[in-house]
Amino acid sequence: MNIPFILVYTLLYFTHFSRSVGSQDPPRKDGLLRIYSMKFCPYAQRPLLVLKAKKIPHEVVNINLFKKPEWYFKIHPEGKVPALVDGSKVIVESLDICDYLDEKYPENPLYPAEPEAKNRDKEAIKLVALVTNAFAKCAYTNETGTPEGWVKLLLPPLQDLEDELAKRGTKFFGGDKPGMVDFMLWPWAERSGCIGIRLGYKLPFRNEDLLLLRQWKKDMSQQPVCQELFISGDIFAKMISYKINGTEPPYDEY
Ligand SMILES: N[C@@H](CCC(=O)N[C@@H](CS)C(=O)NCC(=O)O)C(=O)O
Ligand SMILES: *[C@@H]1O[C@H](CO)[C@@H](O)[C@H](O)[C@H]1NC(C)=O
Ligand SMILES: *[C@@H]1O[C@H](CO)[C@@H](O)[C@H](O)[C@H]1NC(C)=O
Repeated sequence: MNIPFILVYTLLYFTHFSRSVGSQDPPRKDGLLRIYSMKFCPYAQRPLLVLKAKKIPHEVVNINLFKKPEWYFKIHPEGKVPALVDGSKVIVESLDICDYLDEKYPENPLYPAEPEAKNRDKEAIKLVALVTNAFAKCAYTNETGTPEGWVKLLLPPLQDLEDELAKRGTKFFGGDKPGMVDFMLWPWAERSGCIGIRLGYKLPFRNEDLLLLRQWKKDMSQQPVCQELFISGDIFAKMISYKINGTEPPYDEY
């Protein structure tokens, strides 16, 4: 190996490659927020979207979740991503991290200022959790369910969000631009193609189902922040296959 190659490799390693067993936690830069992530994790994508939307300087350290580095358990006791480190503070759980960021950095707020409207957003985010649960059941299964059965599982929580968007009468849950609810839902919306790929058929939603959410998805996909962090349904489907067959996913690919 020649010297330039080693330099480029080292630079890549320190900025990009996921850390695994035997690695070290890279040295911190004073005052810079650090987020521990995994490129394909929808939960980790939430704070990344928020950081970008609010233009908060930060660095990302990716974790190999198949061979978790020993030191990472000192940061997150369960070794999950995401985790945010701000000075001596560690915050875990994607929603708590996003709320923390929105409070600490009041510029480009993602929640409405009025407490009542903010509460309404929090209620909508509870509906998002029901969608992500149904999504996981559908996308991670290797059993045979029926097409109608999957629709029956997925449609009610999605319909609740559809109705909420209808009540708001706005392009995004956040109004004329995406807010917290939009960013909390988006990682699953952009990955939704993985369900058809995993199941091997298109889910029989009716054409008239979820019209507002379908338009919302198109509008979200045009957002630069969403484009920068885009993960396709194809890629996510592949990552799920690795998880299910118990082999190490190619965390640094794509
Ligand atoms: N409730 C957590 C979920 C985070 C989560 O499940 N992350 C996954 C990756 S997408 C993880 O770290 N899995 C590794 C493990 O469970 O050991 C959140 O919202 O942050
Ligand atoms: C997939 O199938 C295997 C073998 O049939 C089983 O052991 C495993 O628990 C299943 N995994 C999921 C996520 O359903
Ligand atoms: C696991 O799944 C991945 C992705 O589909 C595939 O490339 C790999 O060969 C599979 N490994 C095993 C042991 O089945």
